[in-house]
Amino acid sequence: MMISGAEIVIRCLQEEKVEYVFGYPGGSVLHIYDALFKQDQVKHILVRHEQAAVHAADAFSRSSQKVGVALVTSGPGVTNTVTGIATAYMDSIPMVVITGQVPTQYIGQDAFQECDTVGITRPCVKHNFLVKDVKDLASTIKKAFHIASTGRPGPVVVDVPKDITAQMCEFDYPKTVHMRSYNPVVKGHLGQIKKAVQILQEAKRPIIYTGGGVILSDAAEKLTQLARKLDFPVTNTLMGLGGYPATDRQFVGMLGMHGTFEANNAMHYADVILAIGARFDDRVIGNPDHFGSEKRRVIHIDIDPSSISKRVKVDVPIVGNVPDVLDEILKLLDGGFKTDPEVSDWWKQIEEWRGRDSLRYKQAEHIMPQYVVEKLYEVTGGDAFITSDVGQHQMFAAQYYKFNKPRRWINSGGLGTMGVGLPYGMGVLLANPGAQVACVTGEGSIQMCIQEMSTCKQYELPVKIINLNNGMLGMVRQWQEMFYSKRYSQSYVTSLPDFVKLAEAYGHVGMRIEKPEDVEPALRKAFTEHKNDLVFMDFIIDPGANVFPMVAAGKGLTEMILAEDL
Ligand SMILES: Cc1ncc(C[n+]2csc(CCOP(=O)(O)OP(=O)(O)O)c2C)c(N)n1
Repeated sequence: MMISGAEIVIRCLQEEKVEYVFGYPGGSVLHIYDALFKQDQVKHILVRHEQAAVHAADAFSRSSQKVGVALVTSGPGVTNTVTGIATAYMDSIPMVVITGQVPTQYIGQDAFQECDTVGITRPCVKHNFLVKDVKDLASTIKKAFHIASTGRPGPVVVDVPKDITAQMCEFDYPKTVHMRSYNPVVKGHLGQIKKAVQILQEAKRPIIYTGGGVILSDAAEKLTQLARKLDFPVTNTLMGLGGYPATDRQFVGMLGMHGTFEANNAMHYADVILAIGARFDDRVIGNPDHFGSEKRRVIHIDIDPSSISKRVKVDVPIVGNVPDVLDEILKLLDGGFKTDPEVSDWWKQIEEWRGRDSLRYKQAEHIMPQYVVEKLYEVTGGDAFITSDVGQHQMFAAQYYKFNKPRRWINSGGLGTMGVGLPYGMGVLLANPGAQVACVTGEGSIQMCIQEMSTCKQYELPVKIINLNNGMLGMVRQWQEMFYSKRYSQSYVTSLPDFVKLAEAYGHVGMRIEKPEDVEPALRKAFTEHKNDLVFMDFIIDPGANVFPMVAAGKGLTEMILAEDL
């Protein structure tokens, strides 16, 4: 039977078992919206800004392992998605974004709402397509889902001109995909794996350093098995939190710019680094020359060969899917493995570093942001999904909420996009109905997608917004305080709205919390009495609180600035 291109789009989404499409309609996608209307298998979430559609689809994916899907119109609909696409690309999130395009015959003629979608998105997608023949539509969408979710995942854009959505064609959804030029490696090279095991056996000061790749490939359990067998310390990147249980003794905390004293020192002075699904980025290793000054051997497991030896010279590269490679390593360890006895001295050194208690902070008259996150952890039993925006609040959430499970910490690590927190909360709740979801944010970031409170009302999404309100663009202020002689250029936010009234205006619950003793009762109330409500919690916090430890730009990992009294 012949069906329209628009119907083909929807049938493809059905075949892919897509539950939700996050989107916003417009002229060039009207046929697709009409086809959407005629079925009820694929549900549509109408956001208030296309940026939020992509962020929500992204978080849907981050919290569920499924591919997130967004649908937008041509021109401004597309340009509004670019931040979301780039955010997902930097964090390797599998996503398919379907964009409307002007009719084929108008392309290149500056038609109404035309933009060069393929050109604009090219540098920030894993791949993109412009469909020029309705006969290619189904197979292109199949390829898009395949590319997005295999190998190193990432966003894929499918640009569909309006006339293509009107043309009629037989629907035939391919069962498999064959692409000659795209065959990601899954199994690691056995010879390399054997070499790695040998080096692990010789290690005297080892560390396991893991990133988002462990979360994305669902390798957290295998990682735990491996770490237990080896009895090596484990550190996670910002993107890797939850990949290893944060309350476990072997966990030395997050590393990098705001990592713990013990994690950064252990990473720097390790004689063997086992890097898994991580990319040694600038926020992780600090000054590369300083990092390179220590002699060590590096084993690097990653699905993406281009990540290996990109920033740090690697001795044993292992390209492959992390769980598959860990399986092979575990098998070899079962054949008899002895951790070097000197590793116990290394542990003594690590405990000494840990003894500095680098996340200690002073309580003050004002509410301390760290305290709010600690109480949030207690009140939610450590079991919530925490989304965040970007700034000091993000770092406080990463440092003080102890993530014991993967896919619970949802934030923009690579691009550092302010505004993601609330739409991330929406995507998480749709993927995990009934879960506790808190968005830890700042008064700067939350205002970048605050209109989504309206979407939350429409679809009854009870995100708990934890606004750590310091009246400042806090992270900018911190840098200006420390490196620009306190010249606070444009980092002071005045004329803030009354967030309680604003939440109420959208039909939600608002709370303003000003005293430390009110923090815990307010959180309890939000998560019990108002379990099913969106609650905007405006915590008025110490405006001078800074994030420590801190590795300043250009400094080495061990050259941390600690809180004054440490
Ligand atoms: C879209 C975007 N614009 C600018 C920045 C740069 N930036 C990083 S943190 C920050 C301040 C964030 O302020 P707020 O949300 O109030 O959080 P706080 O640091 O006070 O916790 C800014 C402006 C960014 N990360 N993203």
